[in-house]
Amino acid sequence: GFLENVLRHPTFYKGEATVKFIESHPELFSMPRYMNRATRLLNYLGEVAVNGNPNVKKVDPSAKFRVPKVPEFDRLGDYPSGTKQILENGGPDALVQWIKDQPQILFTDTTLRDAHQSLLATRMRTLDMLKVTEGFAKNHPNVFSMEMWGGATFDVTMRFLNENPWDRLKKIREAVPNILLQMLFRGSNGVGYKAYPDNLIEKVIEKSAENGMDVFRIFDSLNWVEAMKVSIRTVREKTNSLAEACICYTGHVLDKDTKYNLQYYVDMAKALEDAGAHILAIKDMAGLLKPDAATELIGALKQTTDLPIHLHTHDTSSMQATTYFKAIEAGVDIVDVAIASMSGLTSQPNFNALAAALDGHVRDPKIDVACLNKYSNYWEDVREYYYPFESGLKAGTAEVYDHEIPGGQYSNLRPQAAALGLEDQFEEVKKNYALVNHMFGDIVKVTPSSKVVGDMAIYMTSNGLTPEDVLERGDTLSFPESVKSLFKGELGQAPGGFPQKLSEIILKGEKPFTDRPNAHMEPVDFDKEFAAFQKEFDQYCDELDFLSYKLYPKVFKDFYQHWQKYGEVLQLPTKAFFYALKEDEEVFVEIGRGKHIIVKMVYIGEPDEEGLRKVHFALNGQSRVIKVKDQA
Ligand code: 3PY
Ligand code: ZN
Repeated sequence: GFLENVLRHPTFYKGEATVKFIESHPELFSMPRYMNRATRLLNYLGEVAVNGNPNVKKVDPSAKFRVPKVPEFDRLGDYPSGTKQILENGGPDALVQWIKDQPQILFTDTTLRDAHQSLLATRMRTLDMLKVTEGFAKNHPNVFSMEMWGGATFDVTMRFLNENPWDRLKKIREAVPNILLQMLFRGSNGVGYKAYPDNLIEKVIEKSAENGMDVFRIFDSLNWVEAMKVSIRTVREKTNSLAEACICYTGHVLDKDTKYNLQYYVDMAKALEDAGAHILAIKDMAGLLKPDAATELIGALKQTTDLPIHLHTHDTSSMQATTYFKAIEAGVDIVDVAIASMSGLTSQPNFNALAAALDGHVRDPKIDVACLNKYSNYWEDVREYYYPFESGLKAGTAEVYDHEIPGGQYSNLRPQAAALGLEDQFEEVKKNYALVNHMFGDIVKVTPSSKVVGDMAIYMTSNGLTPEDVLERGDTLSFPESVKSLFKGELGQAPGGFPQKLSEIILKGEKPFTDRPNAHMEPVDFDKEFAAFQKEFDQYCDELDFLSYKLYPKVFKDFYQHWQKYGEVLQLPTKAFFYALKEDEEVFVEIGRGKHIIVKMVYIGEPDEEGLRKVHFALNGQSRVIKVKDQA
C-alpha cells in the first residue's frame, strides 16, 4: 500500500527525501510502479504454467536437471587487485603499456557474452551469471577481461529474457570490481541492427562507461573505418575506458586473389591507430583464420602498429586452438576464450584446455586450471537448463571455410530457416549464403551485414532462386527489406563497392548514398524526448531506460508492459522461468536484498466456460489463486 510505496520510492530509499517528499510526490497514492512484487511473479508463474513460456518452442517433459554447484570462494575476503585497478590508477595509456610489458599471454573470458550468444542463442540469464561472478573475480583475478555485454545481449535480455540490460551491467560490475569488463559495440549501429544518430551513439557509450564498461570492442559490419570514428573518439574523449577497434577478418588472407590480403589488413590497422584506437582487435567472427595465416597476419600487424593486438575467433572448424598457438608464438597479446563447458563449436576456443596446454610455455598464462575446471562444471550443469536453445551442431565443420557464417549467427540461422519451413533445406541455405556473399561482391559478414546475407540466402532458398534467376528476373522480385537497405548504403560502404548490375536491380532506380548513414539522421533532442518518454511510460523510467527505448522502441515497450504485469522475472530461478513449476514443486525467490518468498504450485484447475483456469499457489504458506486464460 501507500507506506510500501513511500519506503520503496528511490528518493526515500536513498535517504534523500525531505519533509515535502510526500506532498511533492502525489503518485505515491496511485503507484502502479511498486505494486506487490510477489503477486506479479505469481501472475507470471500462473501464465507460464497454463500457456508455457512463449519463447520456449520445444519442451522435453523428461528433461532432468542437476543443481549447479557454485565453486567455493572467500565471501568475506577482499578482491585481489586486477586489470581494473591498473586502469583506475593509471588510465588507459598505463593499461596499454602494461599489456605490452607482459610476457605471458592474456585471456579475455567470453563466457558471459559471445559463448552463450553463439551456443544458446544469447539466452543466458543474469541470475545464473551472478551466482558465480564474485567468486570467479576473486579466484581468477589475473584474467585480462570479461566480455559480458553488448552484441546481441542488449536486445535479447529485453526481448526474450524480460530483463533490463543495464541491470545486468550494473550487477556484474558490482560483483566484479577488479577485472576489466568488456563489451561488443557495432560502431554506428550501436547494439542494434541499423545506424543510429551520432549523438545517440555517443550517449550510449558514455552511459555504458559510467555504469561500468571498461573496454569497448568497436567494429563496423563492412570494415568501414569511417563508420567507427565517432565511437572510437567518444570512448577516447568522453570516458576513462579503452577503445578496442576491430578489423573483421574474412576469407583467407593467403589466397592469391583475395581483396582481403595482408596489405588490406595492414592499411586498416594503420587507419584504426590513426583514428585513436587503444587496442587493435582481429575479430574473426566466423573462425576462418587458419594457423599459418595467423602467423603471417599477426607478424605483419606487429610490424605495422605499436598497439597491443587482441585476437577473437570462433571454433566452428575445431581448428582454432592451433591458430591461437601460432598467434601466441607470433606475439599476439590477448586471446578470447570461453570456459570449457561453454566453448568449442560456434563458441570460442576452450579456456581451460588452452591454459593447461600452455603450462610451461614461455608465455605460460599462469592460470589455476583446477579451479577453472570447477567453473566449467558449474556452467555444464547450468547449460542443461537451456537445452531448447542449443544449435544442434555436434562437431566442428570444415564447411565454415566455404559458407563463412559467423558463429553468433549460425545458432540463429537454423531456427530462422525452420520457422519458414526450410528445416530440411538447411544445406541449401548454407550453400546460398556463400553464393549471396559472392553476388554481393564478397563482403565482410558480421552483424548486421551477416543478417542481410542470411535473409537473402533464405529468400533465395524459399523461392528456389539461383543467382542467375536473380539477375534475369530481378525486376519482378521483391527483395527483403534488409537487402534493399544494404544496397542503399544504410549500413555504410563496402570495400570496392557493391556490384553495379545487382545494385540497379535491387534498388529499382533509387539512388544509393555514399556518405555515412548517420549523417542523414536528426540528432536526438534528449531533454524534450526524455520528458515525452517519461510521460508515455512512467516517471521512474530513467535515462538508461530511455536509451533502451531509443535503440529498440518496440522491444522496450513490450518489455515494459511485461514488467508491469509480471514484475522482476529475472529473480525467478531459470527452471521456473522457462518451464514453470510442476504440481507440488516449490521455489525460493529472492525478491530484493535479503527479502525472499517461497512459492509452491498446488494445482491448476480446469478451464471454466470462458477458458479461465484457477492456478492455486502457496505463497509463504498462504493460499493464493491466480486466474489465467488458457490460450489452447
Ligand atoms: C555481434 O555483433 O553480436 C557479434 O557477435 C558479431 O560477431
Ligand atoms: Zn564473436
